[in-house]
Amino acid sequence: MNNKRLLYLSVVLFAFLLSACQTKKAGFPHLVIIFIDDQGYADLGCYGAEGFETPNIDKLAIEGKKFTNFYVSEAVCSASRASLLTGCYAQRIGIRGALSALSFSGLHPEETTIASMLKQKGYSTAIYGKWHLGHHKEFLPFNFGFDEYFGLPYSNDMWPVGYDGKSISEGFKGLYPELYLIKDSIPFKKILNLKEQEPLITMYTKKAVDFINRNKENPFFLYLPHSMVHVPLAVSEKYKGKSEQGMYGDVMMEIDWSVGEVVKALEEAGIDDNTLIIYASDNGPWLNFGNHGGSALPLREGKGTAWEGGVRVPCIMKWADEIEANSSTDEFMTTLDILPTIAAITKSSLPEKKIDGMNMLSFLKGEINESPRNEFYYYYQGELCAIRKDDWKLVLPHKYRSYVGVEPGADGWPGPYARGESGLELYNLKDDISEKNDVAELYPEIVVELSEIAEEARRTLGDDILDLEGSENRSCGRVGEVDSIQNMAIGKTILLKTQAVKRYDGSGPETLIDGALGSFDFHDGRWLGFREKEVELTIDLGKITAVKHVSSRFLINQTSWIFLPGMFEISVSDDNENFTPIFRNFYENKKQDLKIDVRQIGLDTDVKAQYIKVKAQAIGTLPDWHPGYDDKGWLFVDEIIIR
Ligand SMILES: [Ca+2]
Ligand SMILES: [Ca+2]
Repeated sequence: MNNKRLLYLSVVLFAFLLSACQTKKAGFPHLVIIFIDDQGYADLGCYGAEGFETPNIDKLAIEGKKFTNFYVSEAVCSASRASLLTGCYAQRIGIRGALSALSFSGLHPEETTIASMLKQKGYSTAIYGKWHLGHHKEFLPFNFGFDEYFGLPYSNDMWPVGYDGKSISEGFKGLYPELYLIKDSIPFKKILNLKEQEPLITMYTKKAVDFINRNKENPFFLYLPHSMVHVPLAVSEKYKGKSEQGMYGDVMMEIDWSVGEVVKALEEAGIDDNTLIIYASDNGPWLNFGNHGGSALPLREGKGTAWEGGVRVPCIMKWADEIEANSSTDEFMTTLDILPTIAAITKSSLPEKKIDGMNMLSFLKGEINESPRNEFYYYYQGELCAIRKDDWKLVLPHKYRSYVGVEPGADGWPGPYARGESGLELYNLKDDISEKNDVAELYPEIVVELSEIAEEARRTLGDDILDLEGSENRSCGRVGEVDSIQNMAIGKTILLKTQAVKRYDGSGPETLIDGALGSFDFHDGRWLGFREKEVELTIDLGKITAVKHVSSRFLINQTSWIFLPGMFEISVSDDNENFTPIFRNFYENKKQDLKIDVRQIGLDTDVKAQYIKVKAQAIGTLPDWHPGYDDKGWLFVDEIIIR
C-alpha cells in the first residue's frame, strides 16, 4: 500500500469516525411540523401559486423533498388534525368534522399523540397555534403530551363577529362565546375583532423561535399550526398590500416569513441539519370565499369534499442529514404516516391502540424507492366517499358540498355552496389528476377490486351512508355532568318497535329509561336518533301502577337537521292490547333562532296502568325554509319520564 492510499484511507476512516461521533452527539433529530389552515394545493410558489411568492417555503423544497401525492385524512380541521397527531383515521377515533365552539367533545385522552409518544423519549414539546381537538380543559394540549401551548382553541371564525367584522348576537355565530387566546391551559387574551387577529402569525412565530432557542441542546418537537389562512383573514402591517393577489396572498407571504424565521432560528442554533421539518396544509381551500380562499388547481373541488382538492395538500419535508435535497416525489404518503415514521426515527414504541399510519422512514431516506402505502380511505364526516389504491380512485355514491356552478363570495364574504351527487365512479389519478373522466365502465375488474377494499373499510370503520358501525371504531372524549332524573321506569322493560339509527342508539332502548338525560350535544351517546316516519315504544312497568306523570324529552337543533316530532301521543293499557290515549298533540316546526334546545312534552295525569305506549312522528322531509329542505329531518329522544 502506498502512502497516498494510506493517507486516503485514514482520511476516510477519520471522516467516518467523526460523522459517527457527531450523530451520537446530535442524538435524535428535532422535529418541526408546520401545519397551515385551509391552504390549497396550488398556494405555494413551488406548486404554482399566482399573485404571490413564498421564497422561504420554496427553499425548503430545494433543500428537501416535495410531495405531489400527499393527503390529509379528511378535508376539515378537527378530523385532519386528529389524524396528524394520532396516526389514525379520524373516523377510527370518533373525531368528526370541525368541533364547534359549543361542542362537548374532543380527542379522547387515552389516545396517543406524537407529543405524548415523544415525551417518553425525553423530548421537549410545544404547540403554538390552533389546537381544535376540544376546547374544554380535559382536551387541551396538556393532556396529550405538550409541555407548552399558546394559541386559539379552535377556528378563528368561531366567534360572535359577522362577516362585516361587527359583533353580532343573532344567528348561529351569535351563540358563540368570545374568542380567547389560550396560554398553557387558561384564557390569556380576548380576540374581539379582526384587528386583534392581525398579530397572530407574528405571535406564534416569536413563541416558536423562542422555544427553539431555549431547547436547542435537547431534542424537541415543535408543532406550529397557524390559524391562518383560514378566514377571516388578517395580516400584520408588514405584509399588508404586499402581494399582487390581495389579502390571501399577503397572508401567505407572512406565513412564508414565519417559515423563514423558524428556519433561521434552527440555522443560528446550528441544529438545522439534524431537524426534520414537515410543512403541510390541514385541508384544501375554502373556495366559496373567492379571493379570500386559495386554489387547489388543477385538483377538483376543495375543502369539505373527498375530491382531490379537499384532501390532497402540498407537503414539503426537509431533513438535511437524511432526506435527499431538491427531490420531488409522486409517491403516496398521508398525515396518518407521520406518527409511525417519527416512532421509527426516535425508536419509540407505537401506540398500544391500533393506528392506520405506516412507517415511511426507509422511503424518506431513499433506501427504498416506492412508498409502502398504496391504499387510502376517503372518509368525510362519517361517510365513506371514496377508496384509493395505487393510481385508482373509486368514488362511492355520495352527496357532497360543491363549489361548481355557483358564484363565490369576495373580500371576506362567502358565496353559496352547490350540492353535488356522485355515482360509482372510477378515476385514474395519474392520467387524470382533475378527476374529469370516469372510466368505471372500462375497468369493471378494478371497480370490483376497490369495492372490496371499501367493504373492508365499512366493516372495520363503518359508514354513515349505509348506517354501518365499524367493529374497530373508538369514541371521542366527552365532557359534561350527566344530568339525572327520577324515573319510575328505570330498570323496567322497554320494547322499541322502531330501530334507532345505529350511530345514535345510545346503549340500546334502555337508554330511554335509565334516568340519565341527553345533553345539548346530540353526539353525547345519551340520545336515540331516528329518521323513520314514526317512533313507537312500549314500557312495561311490571304490574298495574298508579301513574302521575308521563313525558318525553326531544332535542331541537335545527342547524343539525334535528326537529320536534310532528305529532306526539301517549296511551296506557292494563293488558298490552287495549290502549287508551291520554295525550296527543301536533307540533309545527317553525324556523327558530338556531338555538339548541330540549323540549319536554307530556302531561301530569292520574291513571293506573301497566303498559305505557309512546308514539312520535318524525318530521319527514324538512320544511322549505331550511337549507336541507329536500332531505329527511331527525328526531332525537331521551328520555321517557314516568312518575
Ligand atoms: Ca382547515
Ligand atoms: Ca336516558
